Amino acid sequence: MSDKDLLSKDKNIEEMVLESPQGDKIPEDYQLVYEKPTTLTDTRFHYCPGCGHSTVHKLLGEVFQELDIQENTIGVAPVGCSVFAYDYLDIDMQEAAHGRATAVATGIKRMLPDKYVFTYQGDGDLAAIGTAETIHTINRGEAILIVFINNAVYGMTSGQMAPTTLPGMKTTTSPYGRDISLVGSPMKMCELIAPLPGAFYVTRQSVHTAGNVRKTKKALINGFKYQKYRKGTSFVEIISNCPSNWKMTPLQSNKFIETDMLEYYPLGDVKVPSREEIKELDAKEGNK
Ligand SMILES: Cc1ncc(C[n+]2csc(CCOP(=O)(O)OP(=O)(O)O)c2C)c(N)n1
Ligand code: SF4
Ligand SMILES: [Mg+2]
Repeated sequence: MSDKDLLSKDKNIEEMVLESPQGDKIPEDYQLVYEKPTTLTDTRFHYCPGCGHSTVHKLLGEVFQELDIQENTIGVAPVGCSVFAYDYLDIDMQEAAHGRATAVATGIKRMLPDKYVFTYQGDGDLAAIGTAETIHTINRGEAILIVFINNAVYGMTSGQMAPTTLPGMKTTTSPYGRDISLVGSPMKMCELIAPLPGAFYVTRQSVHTAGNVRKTKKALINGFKYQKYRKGTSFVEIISNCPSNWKMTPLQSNKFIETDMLEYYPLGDVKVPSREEIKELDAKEGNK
């Protein structure tokens, strides 16, 4: 299909949006209850239906808008399914080589300390090829936010086993299920990095239910807000769906998160500053 055909196809799709699914014209008194955040571009996501990356991108867009930090935020995109995050998030972004996002973010934050800096990384990127960068960045307590998307596989390259793949879980490189006697146990990144002195805020959330999506948004807001204290690194792990490589429907993948993923990766805060600490820091910095 030529580019011209594709464009006219797009145009038809846009025209259809003005109609309800039944083909009715949308009435003039239609009340808008939700709008795409202005901090997302108009580029259509390439993610598979039910993919957790889409939900997290939407949340990031909402957070930039609500905190009014669009102009002051710099993101670092990974290699993985979210490699095109820079096409979707309407902020300054830098692409990093596979696994090196936190090293790149370190350089950016040190040169531009007043900017909000975050990395967005999958489990292959952060917990396999980038393990060294991840641990050293947090150990140094770089004042950045690390957003860690744990979908238990290398999504982009067709679902190979990742360090986070569950025991017994079938992937393209563990067709009989992950054998922990051969390849070790899945890495619990939050629990691994929380004891590091540079870790300021460590939490594990998910995006498989509406309630969990709201909690994830709160965690992302904390991760951005805490940067102003310069007290260490914030790490938000998000348990995320990869229906395509899990060979499930989006609904089945939500269920799999509930029954299997969360059993191994319990949700909740792993390391948080106390209320008193936050109060003191706010008073000291003159922050609200
Ligand atoms: C140096 C290097 N090694 C390997 C690859 C191949 N590669 C691309 S993406 C990827 C895994 C990505 O998995 P993950 O970080 O979990 O992201 P997901 O796609 O699951 O979101 C790999 C191994 C690469 N691009 N560069
Ligand atoms: S392969 Fe998995 S992680 Fe990648 S876009 Fe599809 S559902 Fe998302
Ligand atoms: Mg992955």
